Amino acid sequence: MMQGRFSRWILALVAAAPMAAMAQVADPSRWQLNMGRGVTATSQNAYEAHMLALWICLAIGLVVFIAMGYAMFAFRKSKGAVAAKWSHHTGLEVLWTVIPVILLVIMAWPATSKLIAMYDTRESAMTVKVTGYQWMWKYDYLGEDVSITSRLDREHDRIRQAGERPDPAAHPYYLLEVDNELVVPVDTKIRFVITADDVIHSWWVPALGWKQDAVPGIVNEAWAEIREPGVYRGQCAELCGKDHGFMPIVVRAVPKDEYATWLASMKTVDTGVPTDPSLVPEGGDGNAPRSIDPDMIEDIQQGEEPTAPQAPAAASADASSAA
Ligand SMILES: [Cu+2]
Repeated sequence: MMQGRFSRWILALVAAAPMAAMAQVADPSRWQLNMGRGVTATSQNAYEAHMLALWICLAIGLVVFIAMGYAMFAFRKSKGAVAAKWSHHTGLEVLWTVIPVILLVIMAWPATSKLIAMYDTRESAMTVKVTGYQWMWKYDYLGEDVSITSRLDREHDRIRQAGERPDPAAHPYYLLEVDNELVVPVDTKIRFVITADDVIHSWWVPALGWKQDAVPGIVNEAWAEIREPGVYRGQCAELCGKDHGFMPIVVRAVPKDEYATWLASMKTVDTGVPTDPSLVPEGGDGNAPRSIDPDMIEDIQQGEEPTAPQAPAAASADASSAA
């Protein structure tokens, strides 16, 4: 019996090994209790502010509970304790007002400077405009004449709509994979301008350390300078309709030269199909429409397969995977 359980454990470990190998930096780990550090200065700042507040709370909790425990045990009724009769103690009142104020200042001072840094989008090297749609994202690389739309991976969409059970080995990032990833360079200050076309969405990639609402008619700003190459995943974080849970975000941060090659490949032809297929980042089919056609948005909103006139290959590939 013990042996059977032991071999089951070994089997589970062996089966989990390829999954662990596939895990990306900044992915949450099993039983992770604390927040992640992320891969930007903003996320590191958030982590530090969080840890400071956490340790202060822990210290307060310890002091309060130890004092309570001691009072309840040492001055219990069975030992003949009688409650003291006093209602006012100026010294104590000053103390329990001054100490929290000092603690709040200790926390607010660094938090404020971090918040100011978080909203300082000056001196950014490039700008990406993010537009939320029901239910996908559009990314415009401003000044580069490159636009991509990013939708839930077609196979994942088919599995969920068919009500099938996804195979975790084949789809380790089930519902967190897109057709066209947002490719960005590392070690580059990227300014994001974020808006929406229909309802309020929210663009959220936890590893970047921020979440920004995408509101129709309003342009919000944020920035990120990603330190490590990798794939960072997120989701829409504002309830935006029936498919709110199915508009994931995938950011692929690559070295600067790789990004330059990718950007050049995206500019080459009007159809949006790169000339060299090997340049297409993994996961993307390279057939992103160059611009959003209003009819296409309407098709997607009505649950139909979009007809993208500028990207015929993408439309036919979609049709075959959805069939
Ligand atoms: Cu949304």
